[in-house]
Amino acid sequence: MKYIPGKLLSKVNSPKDLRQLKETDLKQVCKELRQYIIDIVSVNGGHFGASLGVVELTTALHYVFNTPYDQLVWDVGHQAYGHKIITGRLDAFPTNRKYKGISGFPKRTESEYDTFGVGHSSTSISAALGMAVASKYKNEQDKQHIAVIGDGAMTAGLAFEGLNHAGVENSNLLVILNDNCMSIDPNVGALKEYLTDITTSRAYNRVKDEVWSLLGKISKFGPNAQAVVQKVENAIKSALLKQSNYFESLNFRYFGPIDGHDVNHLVKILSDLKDIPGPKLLHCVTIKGKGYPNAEREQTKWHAPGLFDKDSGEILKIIKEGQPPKYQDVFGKSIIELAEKNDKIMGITPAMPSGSSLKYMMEKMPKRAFDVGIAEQHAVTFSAGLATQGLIPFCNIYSTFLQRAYDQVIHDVAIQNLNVVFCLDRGGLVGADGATHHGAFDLSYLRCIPNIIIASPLNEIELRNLMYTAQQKNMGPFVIRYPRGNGTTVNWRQPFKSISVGKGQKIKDGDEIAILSIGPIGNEAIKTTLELESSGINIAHYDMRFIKPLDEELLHKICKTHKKLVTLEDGCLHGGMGSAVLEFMSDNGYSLQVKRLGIPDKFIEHGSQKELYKECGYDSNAIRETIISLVNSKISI
Ligand SMILES: Cc1ncc(C[n+]2csc(CCOP(=O)(O)OP(=O)(O)O)c2C)c(N)n1
Repeated sequence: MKYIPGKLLSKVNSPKDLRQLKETDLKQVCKELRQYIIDIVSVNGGHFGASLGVVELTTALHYVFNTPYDQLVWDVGHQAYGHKIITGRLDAFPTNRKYKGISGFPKRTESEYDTFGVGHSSTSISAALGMAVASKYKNEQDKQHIAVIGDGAMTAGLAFEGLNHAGVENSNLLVILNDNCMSIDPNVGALKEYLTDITTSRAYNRVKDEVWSLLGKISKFGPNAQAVVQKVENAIKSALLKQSNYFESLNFRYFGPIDGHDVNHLVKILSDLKDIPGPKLLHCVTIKGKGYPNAEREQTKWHAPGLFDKDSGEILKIIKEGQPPKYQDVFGKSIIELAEKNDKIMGITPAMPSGSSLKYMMEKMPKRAFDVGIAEQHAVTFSAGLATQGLIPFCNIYSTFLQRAYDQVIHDVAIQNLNVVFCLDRGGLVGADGATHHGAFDLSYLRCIPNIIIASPLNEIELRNLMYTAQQKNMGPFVIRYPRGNGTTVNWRQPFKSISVGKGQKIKDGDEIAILSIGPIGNEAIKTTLELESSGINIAHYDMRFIKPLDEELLHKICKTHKKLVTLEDGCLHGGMGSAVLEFMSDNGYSLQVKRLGIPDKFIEHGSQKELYKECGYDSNAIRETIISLVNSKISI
């Protein structure tokens, strides 16, 4: 079905068109923009509540600032659908997140309005500051730089690092804090409480508006007058907020809180702020999911609800009877079972209680499970601290976000050989979130670290057994990596069994060719080898289970009895399991013919997982073709 945007919105092919409209038209533009997002996301999927929450902000920003000359930087970028629509991608928006369509996040190669590529959080302040300092250096004094960052993203260390630097740079930077009290789940931490204090301080908010209008008048009389007013204003803020303002103590001028849904007021405030030099922060209070009642009410569910009926508000989840569970749920339920038996087990997530399913443990054992905010580095070092005291932290992090905490894994965990269990969710290609979110690199970047055990289960039962194994005795750092989505086993809740560390398993005997797989992608190999067997091609299949330590005994056996090998992994080829096998062969003087299947050396964009496996050459078709061509090839060694 084709969705027709509203009358005003359909005329907006760029922010220039928007700026031609009267200020009084902006409310209607917002209404149409919101409706268009609802129309398309309901049939396409994608992030929802966050974009609805910034419709007014997006419109006001492009109306007031001279984008793309002025640089507008979105944090995370999951809220930038309105921005995409206004900046020339109205017609392309129905292809959002689809294979070969536009990306669900801002992307520099997609539009000159996308000033900085995103997907991971908390980069906006540093990036916008870099742009601001560059403009100062190039003498582009009139250029504005705006970072829009959520209260969730503000909890990360990186955001603080950006503020800390910006406070001494005196460059032209406006940080807009989009405060909706939500991350994906409710936001957490002391900063969140501080922001709530400001927002709810009646006395402060009453005086603030008067000071603001005074400032507006006096700023026209030059810098001295402005400095006097600023001092008065600071004193009022300090007195009324009972403490010095956090942002002002970092040399930012703090403005707000203001209603982030009043587009005309936003236009006025942003226009005023344009004339105030130096680093400033505007605190906007918004409602995640604004304008779609269900999304306002159940904000976590509607962060990225999948497809839904926009009229009834029903989320169209196709749950088939007897469907195998999601890996994340197997983790979330199994950790409770284990923790009930072992009081040393703790659960940690950096801002993904729902996404990781640690929320079940947080509900049941609130003293033993922590959401630490969008703070992967802290999550890892906090886990390391727990481990020094003899506890066994299960630190659950999406594979792609662990990239943030690489040094913490090495310096804080591995060197000290601490017993931290890393449950890496979303390992491998994740689909529509695209290049920023694929868990492509973990096996490679972890494999080179001494002391670490790295495993990936073939199915849900193996995931449980690996979790059980990891908490048994002092194992040191133990990584269990599993993918997004559902597994393959309906009766997954089997009694726990210990798995021998560094031992693979034979799935199937066969001659001449062996396929070695790691992780659930091995199920594709199981299907393919069975199919080929019925056509008379007999292939051995081994599930390596551990990429570190490698099962060398098994590899010796395989290399002695086969001439050709296929390795299969849902991870990047460079440095992955196939590379580990080649290293083993080289170290031990084996010279089999090897074909490696996995993610090639490029960034893979968005699409369905199926489409992307095909593109990368390891869907079941590609596995079959690889095997057949290897069977038919002459050995040229
Ligand atoms: C480094 C990193 N960790 C986790 C995430 C997953 N994530 C995406 S959006 C989001 C919540 C962001 O909250 P906030 O900045 O307040 O924006 P809102 O969705 O509330 O508008 C999280 C945790 C991420 N994108 N990047």
